[in-house]
Amino acid sequence: MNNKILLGIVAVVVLIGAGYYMSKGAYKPAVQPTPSTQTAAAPNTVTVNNFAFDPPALTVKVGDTVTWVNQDSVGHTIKGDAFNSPLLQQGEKFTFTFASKGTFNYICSVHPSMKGTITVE
Ligand SMILES: [Cu+2]
Repeated sequence: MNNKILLGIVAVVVLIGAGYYMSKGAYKPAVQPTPSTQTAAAPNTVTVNNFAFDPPALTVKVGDTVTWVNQDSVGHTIKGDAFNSPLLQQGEKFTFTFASKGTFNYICSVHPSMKGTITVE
């Protein structure tokens, strides 16, 4: 075999190999991960909906603030030994900061069958 033909074959093989290598992603421009602006559901939030607290039991840390949001079409309250909200209409919020450990049960004073618990640890 002629040397020039052999060189040509080697060159073609190298080019194909390089193309394959690049197509496999070895040659990749650095991609910066896009910082996510999306936040998870707000922590320490209890949704009031359909005559229920969701979640019915929530565990937080001392010093945390819990936010209740009434998404129900009727008014509800958040009533515990340590806190008592006004009647919350749809879309209204109530917050309470738990400064000590313990288990805090609460109800809706309008509908006492609605029960929830905040555990502070
Ligand atoms: Cu209620």
